[in-house]
Amino acid sequence: MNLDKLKYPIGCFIKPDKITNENISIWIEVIAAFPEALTSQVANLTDVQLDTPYRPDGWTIRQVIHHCADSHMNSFTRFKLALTEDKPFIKPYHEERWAELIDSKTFPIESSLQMLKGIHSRWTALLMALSKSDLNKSFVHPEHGQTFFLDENIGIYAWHCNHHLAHITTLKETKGWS
Ligand code: NI
Repeated sequence: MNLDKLKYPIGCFIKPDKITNENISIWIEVIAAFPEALTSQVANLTDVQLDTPYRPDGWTIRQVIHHCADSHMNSFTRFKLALTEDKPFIKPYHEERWAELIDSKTFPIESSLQMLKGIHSRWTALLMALSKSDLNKSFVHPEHGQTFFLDENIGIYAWHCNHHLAHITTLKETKGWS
């Protein structure tokens, strides 16, 4: 498999021309189901398997799991900022550097699986309650000045769930791990 296919097993997020209610419902379902889907994929992995990179020079499975917790807690915060302020600037963070910190590199995964369970449960409840005007709210990335609307951002994070899940399932398949 080439490196791009390993890095982007499901490709990049493609924004639909028009985001429909059906798109939003499907995306929220993906976000709702992610903690359990992830937990069942990694439940039987050993520490040696968790410390295996999903691709050459890539994060280990352990880092991927902790990254999902880091990323989704930031994303949950951004949704709440966008819902309670007028087009707020958000605080970017260096995900590559976060993934190199000691907790991300070495800590048992249970803590992040618990975080994801809690965060996704509240995130899903919040997303399901968004009105049409809420979905049109946005936040701004200070570095690129790019505006992110909440409707599209739900799709980006549903993609993000499937993207990292595919890193894990692809590695397990390649290695013949059950
Ligand atoms: Ni990511």
